[in-house]
Amino acid sequence: MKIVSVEFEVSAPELRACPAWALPEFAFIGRSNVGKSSLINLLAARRDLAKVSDLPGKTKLINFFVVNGAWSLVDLPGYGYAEVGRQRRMEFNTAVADYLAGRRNLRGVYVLIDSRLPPQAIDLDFLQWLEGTGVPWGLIFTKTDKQSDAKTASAIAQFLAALPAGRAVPEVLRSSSETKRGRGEILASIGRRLAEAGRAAG
Ligand SMILES: Nc1nc2c(ncn2[C@@H]2O[C@H](COP(=O)(O)OP(=O)(O)OP(=O)(O)O)[C@@H](O)[C@H]2O)c(=O)[nH]1
Ligand SMILES: [Mg+2]
Repeated sequence: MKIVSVEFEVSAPELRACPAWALPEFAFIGRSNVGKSSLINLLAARRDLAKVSDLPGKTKLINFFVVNGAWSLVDLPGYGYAEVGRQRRMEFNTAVADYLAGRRNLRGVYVLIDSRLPPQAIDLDFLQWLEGTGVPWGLIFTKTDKQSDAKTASAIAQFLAALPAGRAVPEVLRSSSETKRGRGEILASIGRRLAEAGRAAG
């Protein structure tokens, strides 16, 4: 799919404040610091469209970017990190949960997983919750530039083996905002989901 234009539209603190338009939407979620905002910039081929930081918890709002005037990319706050005074604790943002469970024009959610880590309970728990929403989802293993392809392949196999038995194998993609790996595949995946949604509507 060719990207002709990407425009930042709005940031919303919660579902109620999200724009009313009916463009098909694709959202990116995952642990804080996994690389969601970097991936949006990779897809958009724009360096500073979404705000990136070394420190977890950078993205705090639901950010909408309209692509080709036809569909939206949504950058979400991460889960698994919250600053509470000087303590850190696990947290899942209720605004994000409301958005994922209640946004009617959401056509797909890409769940980002750090390719360098063994399966994390918080990601597996999140996926279990996401299944309950009925929104179609896929996995993107990020930061593949940081290790060999063999290590990434083994991390992916371990993660898939940790998913509940009997489920269909989800779509699996790989990305690196450093090498630009995955851009074409992820845009093609979005293109397929848009075509499916178009067929279902027509
Ligand atoms: N080497 C490498 N670094 C990456 C990659 N993607 C992201 N990073 C780095 O990881 C850090 C976090 O990236 P972000 O894109 O801000 O992560 P995020 O998931 O949006 O984080 P929050 O908004 O805090 O939830 C930054 O320092 C990025 O430069 C990648 O593919 N390769
Ligand atoms: Mg972010």
